Order: sequence, then C-alpha cells, then structure tokens
Amino acid sequence: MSRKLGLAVAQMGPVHLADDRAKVVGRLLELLKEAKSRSADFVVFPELALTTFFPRYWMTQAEAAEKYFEATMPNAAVQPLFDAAKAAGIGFYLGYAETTPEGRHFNTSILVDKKGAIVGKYRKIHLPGHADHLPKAPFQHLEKFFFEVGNLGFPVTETMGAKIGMCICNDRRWPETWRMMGLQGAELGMLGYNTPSWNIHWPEPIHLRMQSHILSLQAGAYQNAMWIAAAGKCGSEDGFHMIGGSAIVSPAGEITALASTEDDELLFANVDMALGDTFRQHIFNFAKHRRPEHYGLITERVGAGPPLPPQKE
Ligand code: ING
Repeated sequence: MSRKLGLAVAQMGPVHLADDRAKVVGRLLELLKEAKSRSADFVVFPELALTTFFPRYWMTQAEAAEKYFEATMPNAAVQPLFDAAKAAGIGFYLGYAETTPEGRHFNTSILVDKKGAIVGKYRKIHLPGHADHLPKAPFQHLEKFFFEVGNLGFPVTETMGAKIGMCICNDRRWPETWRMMGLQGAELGMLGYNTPSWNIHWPEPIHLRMQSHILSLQAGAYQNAMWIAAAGKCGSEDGFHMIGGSAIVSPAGEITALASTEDDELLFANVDMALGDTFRQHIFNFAKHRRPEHYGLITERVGAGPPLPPQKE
C-alpha cells in the first residue's frame, strides 16, 4: 500500500558576509512558497542556512558566537519562517549554529512539524576540518574549533507520516550515520550540507567532490533502505566556492531529483515511503541478515589498527 509524501529540498545559492539574516530568511520564504505550490509536506533547508559558511574564517569563538550563532530557536529573525511554514502546513529541517543556554556551541539541525513545533533536534557528530588556525591555507575549515561534537546521538522521529532521521554534511560520508538511522527504522534521512569545492590539503580534482557527495548519498540510501533528501548551500560565497548537487535519492539508490544550478533552487518529488518497505523486507532485512557478532571492531576501535589474529572456529 503506497504511502506517498511530498518531499521538497531547498538548495540555497551563496550567502555572503554582507547578507543579513532578514535577507536570507526572505530567500527561505520564497523557497517555502514554491514548496507550498508543489503541495510539499516538508522541505529540507541546508546546513548553517542562516549565514555564510563562517568556519572558513579564523576568528575568536566569541566573535563567531556574536555574529553567526543563534542563542534561541526560533528567534525574531527566523520567526517569519516558522509562521509561514505553519500557515502553509509544511514541516521543515533547518540547519544553524546553536549556542545553548549553558554557552555550548553545536552545528545543529531541527525538525519542525506542520504545526510549527520543534519535534527533533540533531547536533553534528562528524566534525571535519581542523581546530587550529592554518595561516598558510587559502581558507580554513574550523568546525573542530567552533563546534563541540554532537551529544544527541542520531535521533529518528516519527512525524508527518514518516520515520525521519537527521544528519549534517560530513556525517553523510560515514556509513555509521545511516546505519544508526536504519537500525531505528528510519524511512527518510534529511541533511543539509556546505561542501567546499577545494581541498586545502591536496589538489583534489574538483569533480571528485561531487562524485563523493553523490556516492555517499546513494550508498547510504541503498544500504539502509531509506529515502535521502540533501540540501546544499552552494556557489561562490565571497569568492569561496561550494558544490551544489542537492538531491533526493530513493531506497533503491537511484537519484530521483538533482539540482541543476548553484542558486536557490527547489527540488520536489512525491516519494512513496512504502518503497523502502520492500528493501527492508528482503535484501536489507537487518534482523534476518546482519551478523553483529562479527562486527566488533566497528565500535571497539576508533582508528584502524593491526589485523586481527585468525579467528578460532
Ligand atoms: N563540509 C565538507 C563535507 O564533508 C569535507 C567537508 C569535504 C570533508 C570533502 C571531506 C571531504 O562535505 C562539511 N561542512 O562537513
């Protein structure tokens, strides 16, 4: 029996240093309006959607917190988005930089239902980049400096007719992310991302950035029988380019929708949650086929270590 839902992915073009939150929220509202015109049930916005990708710049934590973090959610700047989404009866995923009441800092996403209630929160666990200023680098990637490792696990929320998991950007490159959702029965994984086109460590051919992005989504979706909705913030932010490639990927690993620009662009698909059921019942019936007794290293080791001794029968 089909369980179709209207899934929208709202890709954003660049957010420049000069772009204030009011201007950015205005763009999100336009994307929401288009999602509404497509009768979407929910829309996914990018990681750190309200500001430029500030971890590319060296600054003090205090300066970053002042300029780029949200001390409350919602707040005056984003309230229009919450109000418009509620009026439209559309849920959404939104990525932003969070300062907690205790003054801790996370790279966070929230899941808001059709009544405007925050029903899920995720804090980014796989933080890429580095924690120290690299003055010789063409730009920084200071997520390990500005954010703490997430402390909310990989939550899966049953809401708006689906079991929805969340992750953020680099998380998509780690199979553990998707498996943690899959082991909780997630049918749809939502994520935002900001992926620089250039690698500061080696002259990585630019086409590999898009390839590894899409590969991570297709593998995660197929191996965990889930839909994946990935919304990028992309294009050149004050001269620093980030890849586009926002996408909707099916539980078969097929690309159902793919962005064709590096601007604000809405993707939409009527996705059938029942498609995942087929994969979960057969090829990826975890209970029937998985053998955790052989997977010990996956949680015992952090880094790679020596080969295990031959296993006794
Ligand atoms: N950005 C990038 C991402 O994982 C990255 C960083 C790119 C790491 C390519 C490794 C390879 O897509 C964020 N924000 O995580």
